[in-house]
Amino acid sequence: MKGVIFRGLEALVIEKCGMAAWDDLLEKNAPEGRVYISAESYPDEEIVGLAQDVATALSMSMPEVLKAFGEYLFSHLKARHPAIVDSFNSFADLIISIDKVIHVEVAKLYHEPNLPEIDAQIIEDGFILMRYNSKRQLCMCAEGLIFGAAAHYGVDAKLNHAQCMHDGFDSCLIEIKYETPHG
Ligand code: MNH
Ligand code: ZN
Repeated sequence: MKGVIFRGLEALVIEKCGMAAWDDLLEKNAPEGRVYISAESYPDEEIVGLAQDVATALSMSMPEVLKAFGEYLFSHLKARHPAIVDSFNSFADLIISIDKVIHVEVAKLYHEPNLPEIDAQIIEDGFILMRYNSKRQLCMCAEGLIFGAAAHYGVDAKLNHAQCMHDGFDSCLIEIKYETPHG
């Protein structure tokens, strides 16, 4: 996992729990003296361990933490890559472009990133069907990112995780119902 993702978790933990809490988490889950550099890669187990300890500290479940983190992560990625996010005119436009545009740009900017396979199709106005597949099985993080994107466009989104890799399916199926407020 790229350092940029760890930096997002670091910013979230420091904002919610303070610097001392983050230092404790790091000490427990990373080699001594660990500093996350956005463009570099670190073991996936490290972010899983950190997220698990955040869950314990806040009495949240792991899926809840990954979802909250994903939502926060969208703003973090937007701040780091504003041109990519600004190139989409709407929530739906961004969502259907994750695999073929956003992550293609990411693969040009980062050396050998580990990205999920995401296929998102507009079934009808207000309804997108997303298929998610990744060895890392971070589908709850994907849910959070979708909510982060919805917030960015002022869209109200409701998700239904119709099938999940964590239940043995070969990919997750996320139904996205969204409504753009009239104004
Ligand atoms: Mn994207 C990793 C989904 C928007 C850049 N992204 C991930 C992962 C998920 C994901 C899930 C975790 C890896 C995995 O599951 O195997 N990403 C999304 C979704 C949206 C999204 C659902 C929008 C909604 N991602 C974006 C945007 C950017 C971005 C916007 C940047 C402009 N994503 C990344 C980077 C990684 C990543 C960078 C980390 C890759 C790595 O660690 O090697
Ligand atoms: Zn899932």
